[in-house]
Amino acid sequence: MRILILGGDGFCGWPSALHLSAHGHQVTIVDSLVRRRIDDELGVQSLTPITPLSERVQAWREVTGNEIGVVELDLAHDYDALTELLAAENPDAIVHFAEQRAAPYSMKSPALKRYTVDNNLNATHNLLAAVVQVGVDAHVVHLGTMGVYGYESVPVDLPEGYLTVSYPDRDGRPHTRDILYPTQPGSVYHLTKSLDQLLFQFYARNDGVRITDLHQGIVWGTQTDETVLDPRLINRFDYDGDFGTVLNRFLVQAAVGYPLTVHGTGGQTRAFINIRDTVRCIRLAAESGADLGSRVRVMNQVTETHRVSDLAHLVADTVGAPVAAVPNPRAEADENQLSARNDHLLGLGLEPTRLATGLLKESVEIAQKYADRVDVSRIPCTSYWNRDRRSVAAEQSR
Ligand code: NAD
Ligand code: USQ
Repeated sequence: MRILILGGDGFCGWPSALHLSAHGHQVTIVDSLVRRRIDDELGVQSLTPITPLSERVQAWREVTGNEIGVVELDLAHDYDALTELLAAENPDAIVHFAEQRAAPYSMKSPALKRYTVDNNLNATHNLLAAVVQVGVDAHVVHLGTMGVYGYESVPVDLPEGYLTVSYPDRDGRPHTRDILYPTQPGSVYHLTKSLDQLLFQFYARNDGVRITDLHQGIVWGTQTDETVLDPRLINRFDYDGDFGTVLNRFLVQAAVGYPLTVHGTGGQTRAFINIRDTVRCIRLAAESGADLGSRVRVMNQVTETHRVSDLAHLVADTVGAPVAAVPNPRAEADENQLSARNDHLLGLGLEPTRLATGLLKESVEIAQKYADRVDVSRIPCTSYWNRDRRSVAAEQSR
């Protein structure tokens, strides 16, 4: 298949591009490289030394003989270039990773709230409008988030995208239909993913665009079977207070002896997936879109759920590190239960990798290997969700 990877220079996009290329697909990466510029703006760097995109694809060519094309383009603003690209490439599938993906970054300032909405919604809408305008018959695979469901403790396993509801019609007879699961985003970033869902629903119904929306949990780990083939292929690993995600942050904190930053009670339960499973899921999704109809296919891309405090103690016990309770900068439930269905991806052949199966050790080793690149002053989360959260944190630090 000819596959475009939008956001293919990022943490999930780069190893997915390699994995699809390794499986015989003809891959082109489309990226504005904005994520690298955000690192410069924040004054942080990936834990792992990532090489420029041109070097990455050259290394892949040298190691495997496979070509990966690269197009530098801002999906949110370079609409004409996007339509020209679609017409020239005529892709069979388009995997869309190209959004601002950090909740803390999206809550840092009014300017970054507006940037996140502008970037994410325009990127997604431009893509859909361009697919229809050019008339390419491409399957669009989007990276959404489990966060669209919100974190209320509900007495059901979260379904995959839709909720079947029943209510009385005018004559009092029960009427049943599937609706998008009521969304409860917990940050401006998560809000953009909730709004993306409506864009997909509209373009699937109105124009017959074949769409899969992957509601992915928190990705942990770094390396995949492909990125380990050469040091120049190494994947990004964020640990800072804006872009670092919880488990990868704990691994780095443990490696440098920084007390693990559990927000509040640590009773928050979240869904997780290892990066090696992410790339497999992307391939399973991209290769299975031929028969999709006017209803968006939603698949929960998760393999397990964990409480934040349990993860902290697991890492602390594995590496030997103290655990700290820090004031939670986020407005979120202190405690929640979470369990989600993932039947679609299991049905396509996903064999979940569990946290317990040894991959944690690989991540610990990477965190320890590059510990000298860590700037500990960038570890704390200093993006507060609202004034109340900011003042509680200020009071507690007095
Ligand atoms: P990332 O920030 O590492 O990568 C995103 C890439 O998209 C970057 O290379 C960036 O330069 C590019 N990009 C952003 N806006 C663009 C634009 N307007 N035009 C062109 N390129 C643009 O993020 P990631 O962790 O790889 O996440 C990829 C996707 O997966 C995101 O949509 C995210 O919401 C979703 N996701 C990530 C996680 C996770 O834990 N990392 C979990 C669930 C879902
Ligand atoms: N947390 C801590 N300590 C930390 C960092 C985070 O306790 O040092 C807590 C947070 O308060 C939150 C939980 O850990 O309760 C998860 O935070 P996170 O930063 O790991 O994840 P999140 O903000 O939800 O975002 C990440 C990705 C995002 C993706 C989402 C999937 O950045 O792109 O969409 O995970 S999900 O969480 O399923 O919505």
